[in-house]
Amino acid sequence: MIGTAGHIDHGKTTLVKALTGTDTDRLREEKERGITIELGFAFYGDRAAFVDVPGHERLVKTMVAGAAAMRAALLVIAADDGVMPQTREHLAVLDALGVSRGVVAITKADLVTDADWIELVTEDIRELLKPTTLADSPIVVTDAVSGRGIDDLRRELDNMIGEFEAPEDPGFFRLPVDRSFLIKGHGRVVTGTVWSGNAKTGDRLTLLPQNVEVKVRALQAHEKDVDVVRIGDRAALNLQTDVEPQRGDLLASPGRGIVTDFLDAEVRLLPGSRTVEHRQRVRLHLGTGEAIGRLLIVGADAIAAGEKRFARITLETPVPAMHSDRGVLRLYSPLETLGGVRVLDPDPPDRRRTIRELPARLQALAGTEQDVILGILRSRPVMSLDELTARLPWSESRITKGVRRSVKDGHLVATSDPPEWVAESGYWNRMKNETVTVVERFHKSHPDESGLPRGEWVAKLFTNDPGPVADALLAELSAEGKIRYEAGRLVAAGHTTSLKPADEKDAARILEVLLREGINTPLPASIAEQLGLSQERVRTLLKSLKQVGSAVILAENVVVAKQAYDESKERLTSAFAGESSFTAGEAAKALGTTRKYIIPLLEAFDRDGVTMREGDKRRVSK
Ligand SMILES: Nc1nc2c(ncn2[C@@H]2O[C@H](COP(=O)(O)OP(=O)(O)OP(=O)(O)O)[C@@H](O)[C@H]2O)c(=O)[nH]1
Ligand SMILES: [Mg+2]
Repeated sequence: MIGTAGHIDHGKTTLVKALTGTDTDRLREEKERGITIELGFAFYGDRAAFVDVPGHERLVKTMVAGAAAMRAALLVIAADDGVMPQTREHLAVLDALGVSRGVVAITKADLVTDADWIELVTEDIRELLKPTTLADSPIVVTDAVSGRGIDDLRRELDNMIGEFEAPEDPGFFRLPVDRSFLIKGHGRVVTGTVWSGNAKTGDRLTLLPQNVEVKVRALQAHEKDVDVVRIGDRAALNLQTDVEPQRGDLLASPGRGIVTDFLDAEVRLLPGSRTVEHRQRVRLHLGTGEAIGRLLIVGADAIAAGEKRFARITLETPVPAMHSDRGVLRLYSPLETLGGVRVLDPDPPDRRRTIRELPARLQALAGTEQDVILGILRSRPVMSLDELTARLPWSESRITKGVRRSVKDGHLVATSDPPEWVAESGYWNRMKNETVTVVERFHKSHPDESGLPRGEWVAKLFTNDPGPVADALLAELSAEGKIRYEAGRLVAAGHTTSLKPADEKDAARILEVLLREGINTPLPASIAEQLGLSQERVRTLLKSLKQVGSAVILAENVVVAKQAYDESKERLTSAFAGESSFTAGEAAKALGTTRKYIIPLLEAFDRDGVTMREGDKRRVSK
């Protein structure tokens, strides 16, 4: 897609018509006023197309939306007028978006009789282009009246097109919507230029920022019905959708792109721009959309003309974004183009500009692929691969490869291969150490408990549900012998669940008393009396017996030997297995005990799933 650019009335639309035969000014208002208002499209051979933009100073917003599709530019400058304000502004937009291929056409040469004048204009243009991405673009002198230069221009354009390499396609679909309308009998149609990937009939796509699923009913590429549209195609998609898409929305493969109202970016101001202050109100153009917001400058209070700095941008309306997305920054008021932005982090989890580690993080996000992955993990130390993929504009295999390399280099830990969850190594090691500390502390404060319940550990250490990362962390700590994970609890490696040597003798005597009485267990007070121990000591040792699994505490004063508990379970289930139900009285009789013991025992059986309570009665669980 080649985009026109240039000041109003300089002959952009006329030139596109001379090259393609298509008049892109189709609207009645355009014809009446003799100016372009909306984006127009014209096909140029079978490899390229023009998007013709308006030159009017009030319609720069439309020009910027059109520029979202451009890979190359046709910069148009009238010989009689020379370089004018929107010549500069459109060039600034192209420069900000990184459009680096182009051809310049000097139009209306018929209106200038003085050949030196054209020389002067050409010189001006060379100067103008020098600091931009379009420096050294060929300049062709034309006039639409006599047709002068049109063939030369065609030759330059063909050269440029011939040199285009197929863009690297990351494989996922993205299309910024530039038009959306209804066609009788077909329904909703949106148009745009495919940024990447392809879409087929029947595909489900996500419309952003609404985040709703839409279905592709039918497709056109370059105005012909097709089954698939590909990267670079001028496409129309007939959609099945519950919401009304509009210019500025983005169609994307599910799971790709973030909807955000706060992002980190690299901002580069144009050489001729005004100085931008911290908290300056700006307009951010991403894709075909525009959002109003404020610029929070990182590490400075202003950005001067020509300077490049990191900034955080807070927006009044959410926009879809990914790492590396390029945008245009304009002043809120008066309307003027300030420069370009490149998205670094589409949705940083923190919002202050003075965070100490922020400059280093942003530096990483502006670096190599590896650095970018680590930069994202730096502020969100645990992520699923899906969450990471939503933010990165690369193919899935490239992301997996990058993550694997970081794992190999020791910067990341992945829970599996292929990776599904990743954690930053520093964070991973901190969590491991903290887990050991927390478990040891728990043992000290809860000597009666066998270990720290998993749920409590998760709540203590993690802000969000860490998913399988928590399991992987436990597995690694277990493998290293630092903790044990037993019956849903974390137990410190040094922590024993056996009796202390000093307690062994008395505990054994207590257990003997318990076993002697079977289920009709004596009260702790009576045990203490029988054995000549203090009641407190007996209670402590009963808890220790429970901890090592030799006793079961049924109620405050009712402790039975584990053996007696298991035997009663056997007897009860065999006695009532065939019965539809039994009462507590019947159970007491079968086990040779009284109400005092049978009620807490049956309640314990209910809890253990041995029996099921139904009103006053119970039955044996299947
Ligand atoms: N004499 C002369 N007139 C031209 C030439 N090219 C365009 N024009 C006239 O200039 C006027 C503006 O041309 P357009 O092609 O509409 O200009 P534009 O750049 O598309 O204008 P906007 O889209 O509104 O920015 C029209 O009246 C054209 O006929 C040329 O080479 N010579
Ligand atoms: Mg025009």
